[in-house]
Amino acid sequence: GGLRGATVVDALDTLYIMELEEEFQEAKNWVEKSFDLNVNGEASLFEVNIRYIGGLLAAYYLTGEEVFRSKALELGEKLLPAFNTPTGIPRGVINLGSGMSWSWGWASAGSSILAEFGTLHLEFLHLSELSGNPVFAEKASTSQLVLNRVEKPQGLYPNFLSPVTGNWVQHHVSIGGLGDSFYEYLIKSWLMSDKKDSEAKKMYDDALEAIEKHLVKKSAGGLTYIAEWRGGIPDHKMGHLACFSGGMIALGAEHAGEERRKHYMDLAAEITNTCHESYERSDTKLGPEAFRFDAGTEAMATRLSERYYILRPEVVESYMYMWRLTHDPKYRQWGWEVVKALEKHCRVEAGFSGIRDVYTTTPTHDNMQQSFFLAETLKYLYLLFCEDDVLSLDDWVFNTEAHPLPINHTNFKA
Ligand code: DMJ
Repeated sequence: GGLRGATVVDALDTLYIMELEEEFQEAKNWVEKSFDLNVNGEASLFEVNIRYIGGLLAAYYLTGEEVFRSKALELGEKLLPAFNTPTGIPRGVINLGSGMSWSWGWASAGSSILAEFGTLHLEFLHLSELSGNPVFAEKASTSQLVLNRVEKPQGLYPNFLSPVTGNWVQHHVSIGGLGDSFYEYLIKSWLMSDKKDSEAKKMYDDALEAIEKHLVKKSAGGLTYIAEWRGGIPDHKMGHLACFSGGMIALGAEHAGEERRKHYMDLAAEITNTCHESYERSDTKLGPEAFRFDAGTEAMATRLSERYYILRPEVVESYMYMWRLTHDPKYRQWGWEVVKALEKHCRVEAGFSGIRDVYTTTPTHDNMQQSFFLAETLKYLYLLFCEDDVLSLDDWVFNTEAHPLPINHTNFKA
């Protein structure tokens, strides 16, 4: 959307954590001298927030360098006009120059997307913390409040909501694309508040209960998966994006009551195992964009259009959480299989590329290295093989783009 350098900003903290000092300096110089925020482009509120603001905030907290703080705040200010709607729920697209905002053309009836407006809390609370300006925290809290109050079909959160009326526009529910990080931010908001944001925790607990009741299924072959839901009818499909949920459920399980803890750890392990199976059953040992459980198929893509892999992190993200929370060595073994597969099938002369078909040993490249490959996939793989005190889960939460933000152990206000 006119902003340049997504890969540079998204990779700052990864470079720092990996002690790639020269590369980090080069990236920092670029942010200081060439990162221009005065662009007249149309940007996604969500992507700017998770990749740029998240990346800058993490770089600031890790290094204390003022340039990262001031750029994050400047960018945060530019996003504020998107919240000028009757409900306070932001629209998805904003022109960073004019401040005009609108909904995605492909979203039903001018609606906003759950995973977009529901994925602001962590970054916006830190923007308020760092600026002393409560406006950011207020905007994020409004979205949480609207979602808390609106009536939910069977306790589930559909993916499309009108920013004008505050009502659901469609009854498509997914823990994968369009829904995913909303659930993640509920439990992480609670953790980041040093367990004081009890509203977020309650919303998370209730949402997970409804998901388990209506969407969690077991295949004939014994694989646990999370289906999607279309107006009450389950669609037996799991997207690669939904594979983050193993890690999320494990993280939440740590803090569930005694009797629920084992139950949720088992569920997290089963889902992570299913996602591993989606990698294991491919010829490249990398997983497809979506896999299905119907017509005799288990954990494999059935459609040509779902066979690609674009260097996504969600499966190794769950391996990292499962390793840290159980220390079962299989998660490191599974992670290492991914490292080998990436080297074999995705490494190209200038970096790494997505592939078009995971079910062939001679895949063609899509000529694209998404910025989340450096921000997330490689960071989570690195952390999987680090000691637990490197970005300890007791002190940091990772935003949905794997940017570490500190838990506020002292004076959480918002
Ligand atoms: C990332 O940008 C984030 O993890 C987001 O929440 C979902 N999709 C991509 C990676 O697949």
